[in-house]
Formats: sequence, C-alpha cells, structure tokens
Amino acid sequence: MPFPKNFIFGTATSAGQIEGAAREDGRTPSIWDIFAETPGKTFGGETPAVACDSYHRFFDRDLPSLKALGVDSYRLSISWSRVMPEGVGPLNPKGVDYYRRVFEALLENDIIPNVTLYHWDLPQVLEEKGGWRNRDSIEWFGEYADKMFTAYGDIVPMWSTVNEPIATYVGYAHGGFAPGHTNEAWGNQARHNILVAHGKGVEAFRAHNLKSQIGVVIDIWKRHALTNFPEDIALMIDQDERNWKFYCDPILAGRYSDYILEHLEKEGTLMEMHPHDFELTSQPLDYFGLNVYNRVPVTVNQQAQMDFSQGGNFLNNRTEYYPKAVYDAIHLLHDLYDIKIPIYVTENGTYFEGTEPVAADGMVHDDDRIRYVSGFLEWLEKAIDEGFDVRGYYLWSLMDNFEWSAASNFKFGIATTDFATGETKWKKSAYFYRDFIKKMKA
Ligand code: IFM
Repeated sequence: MPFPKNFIFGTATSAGQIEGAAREDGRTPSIWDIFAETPGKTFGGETPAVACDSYHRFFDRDLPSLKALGVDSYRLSISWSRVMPEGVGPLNPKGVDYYRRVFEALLENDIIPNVTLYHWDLPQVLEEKGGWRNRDSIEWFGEYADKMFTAYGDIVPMWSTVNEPIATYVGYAHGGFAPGHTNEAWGNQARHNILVAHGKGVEAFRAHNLKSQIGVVIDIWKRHALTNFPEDIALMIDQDERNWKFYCDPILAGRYSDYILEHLEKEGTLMEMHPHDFELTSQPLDYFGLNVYNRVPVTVNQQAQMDFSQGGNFLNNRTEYYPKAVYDAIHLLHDLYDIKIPIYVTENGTYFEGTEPVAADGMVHDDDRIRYVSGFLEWLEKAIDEGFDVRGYYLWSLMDNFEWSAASNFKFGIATTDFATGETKWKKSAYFYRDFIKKMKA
C-alpha cells in the first residue's frame, strides 16, 4: 500500500548548521561558535560562522530548492541567541523579524514550517552562567519558549521543544560536542535539566492555547547484542539504558528506570531531581519526533567489534545498512511505552565522508544515499501498513552543512554546498526524493 495521501514528506536542517551570520544583526555567539573556535575541536578547525549562509540565502536559494523538491514541510530551528541575544530578557527585533519572514514565505508556498526551539545551540552567555548544568536553565528555556510562542504562535503549525537531548550529555560529559566539558556528573545533570526544560516549554505552549501541535525529538539507536552470551546481553541493556531510554523514560513513562537510578547512584553521578520534575518531563505531547539513523551492534569482544565494519551489508561510509531500524524503533515505542500519539520521523539520512566524487555529467551520484533512504521508506511503509500511526518523514538534510565536530567533512545533504560561494547543487538523491514525493502524491 502506498503512503497515505496526507502523509508529510519533508527535509530537515538546524539553525546552527546552516545559517551562519554568527555575529550579525545583534546575534550573540552560541556554545557551538565558541567551541568550534577552540583549536582542535572540529574538523580542520572549521566553525559555523558562515556555514551554508542561509541567513542570507534562504529566500533565493533554500526556498526555491524546497519548492522544487515538492516537500510538504520543512523542519528547521530557531537560533536562541539570534532572537534573545542575552539568553533571557529582551528580544532582538531583527532576529525575530527574520524568522517571521521565513515562516511566512514557507506558508505562502504551501510548506509547513516545523520549528524546533532548541537544536544544540545554547547562547554562550547562558553557558557562562553554568549552562544546562545550572537548574536555572529550566526557567531560561521556559522564558525563551514562551516568547517564541508569543512571536510565532499565530503562524507555526508544528513545534518541537528540543532536538536530541543526548547531545547535551555529550557536550558536558564527553567533551566531543559543545560546550566541551568532560564531567559525567555534569553530563547527567545537564541532560536531566534539559528534559525538565522541555516540559517547561510544553507547559508554556499549553498556556498560549494555540491550535498548533507540540512534540519533542528523540533519537533512537537501538543496541543489538552480537551474540547471546550473557555479557553481550548485559552490555546491550546497559547501553540502551544510558542512551535513548534515558530520554524516552521520563518523557513517555514519567520516570527514570530503577536500573539507571541505581547505577548512577553507585557511580556517584546521580543528578539533583525535584519531585515536580517528572510532571514536567511527561507533559502530554501532540506527537513524538523520532530521529532514526541506524542500529548499534554491541559486544564485549573487542576483536569482533573491530571486525564488524569489515564485511556484511555496509554503505560506503562503512556504516551498516540496516533500514529496519525505523520499523524496530516504531515497534519499540509501542511495545515499551504503549505510545498513543502520532509519530513523525523527524530525521533520517546518511553521510559521505570527505569529498563526494562528481561524475562526468557534473552530478554527485550518491546511489548509497538513495539505497539508504529507499530502504528506510520501505520499512516505514510496512509499519504504516501494519497500522502504526506515523504521519511524516523528514530527510536529513536539505544540503551539506556544518556537521558539528565533523564540520564539512561529513556530508549529509541531498545537495552539495560550496562553502566558499554558498552555491548549492542537487545530488542524484534530490531528484530521487522529488520523484518519489511526486509519485506518492499522484
Ligand atoms: O546533523 C545531525 C543533526 O544536527 C542531529 N541529528 C543527527 C544529524 C546527523 O548527524
């Protein structure tokens, strides 16, 4: 059976990865601007100062590309420090006006703006006050969210609070992401606080009595034990608990698991939690945003782990080709949480590492990406056929962009971006996606 006629096909990006104009028109730096300016933190020392220059090129380049693709929706995010340069307090009229023009232009072209409030780019001024590890961040985010609902509540039909809160943990516990701290307890506190902040955002949304919808975006990378040995099963359980379950449990079940509470307590990294926190984390949502890229095979056998990338069903970037990941994740949300709200696949895509070869016809023939996306769409269709309520799919990403620490080296786009000129050019996968959408709508 084909996708339902009202199924939403879209593409996704985020402010910090595409906008550039990092210090223009009143914007102050985000944690990613500062982190990337620190030597050794990103590929080639690249920063998001210019990125795809979408702040200047949205109307003449990105919007026409979205129209030509025929997407129903565009998922993008607001740069907090562009609209609120001090993180809290007064709004920046130039920043606020920019997004209003973007959202209006999308709507005029029948493209639904699906707007994420926080996609990893905390204002640096707030990081200087402790950032996400400071419980005040819950109030800061609540204020920001409230002001965005006042500014755009009349025109934005779909909102999400935060994108992939695991990135906050990585940024405070492991150092690979901004702000670059390496303290496990900080990481746990930061990820707890952002989950409560998410709830504060939902609460603010409800207070506005809007007709639009609000959700959250969580990435599920299900672990699979490579063998049935108890050690591998235990590792799988442990990693599932510390990864996607850490976020899904408080949001969908209103609590952390006993496993995680006991382990963090033992490890001395348990976060400060207040009784009201879980009422906030589990605020009713209108939809669940699922980011799904792959599964993660695990084993205690180091040799097997190393060998894992040497054979089998792999893409050119040596990641496993496992499109059933989307079907598994949808099942898991039902089996584990009995989820009753619609699911949107808010991100799915793959990357090329390095310089993608351009063929004699001048085009990037990214057949691996087409294979990957087709596979995921097939499994998604199967889930829908089986009766699961999935209403949309967003391909990551509209164009090559600033892939965080990997900067321009990991290319997730269905269009190339010339970072020197700001020119973008469709890859073969963009034509594929355009034709696929057309066929589904026919
Ligand atoms: O580019 C990121 C995005 O910002 C969050 N989800 C995963 C993507 C690919 O790594």
